[in-house]
Amino acid sequence: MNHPDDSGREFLSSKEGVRIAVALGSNLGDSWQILTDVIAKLSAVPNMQLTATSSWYKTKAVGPPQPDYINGCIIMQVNISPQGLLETLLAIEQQFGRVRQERWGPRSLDLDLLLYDQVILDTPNLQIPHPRMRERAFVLVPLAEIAPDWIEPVSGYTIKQLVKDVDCSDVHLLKSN
Ligand code: PH2
Ligand code: MG
Ligand code: MG
Repeated sequence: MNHPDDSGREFLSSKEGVRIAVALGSNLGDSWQILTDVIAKLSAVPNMQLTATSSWYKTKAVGPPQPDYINGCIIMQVNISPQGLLETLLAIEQQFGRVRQERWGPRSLDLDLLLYDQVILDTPNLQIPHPRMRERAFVLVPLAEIAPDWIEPVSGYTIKQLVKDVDCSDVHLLKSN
């Protein structure tokens, strides 16, 4: 695959790869099964190595009325560019039956690339860090468990600092990890 505007390219030569954070969410279908299977699927992708999985949380939906979500986050070490990762994540969403309908509507699987080391990227189809992660308790609570000291490069704040500033009352621990 060719990724013409690949920033993050400079990291790809390093042997150990780049640390990335991904948010997972589901509120349609057998969410439990989907999220378990997707972790296995992601671990099996070449050049991607799972290094941490958060607990799972039941969270109230942000956006139009819809069922509660199960949310969690993972950390991976990868040797894939940001654009390459986006394509990989979208392909996996489709394999798990994701149909794109209304914005912020219910979905069988949502995989959002949150952080790519300290890279800041602003392209039409991909923004890193994820532009809404700073205000989303359903992202920050699980991420703070596995990456409390990671600095979100736009704000300059760590994840554990960011999580202090959001209302976490709609995020409930479902299954510890
Ligand atoms: N994802 C959305 C919109 N709203 N709400 C919760 N609780 N969890 C999500 O993952 C979520 C959401 C769009 O991606
Ligand atoms: Mg999302
Ligand atoms: Mg998404």
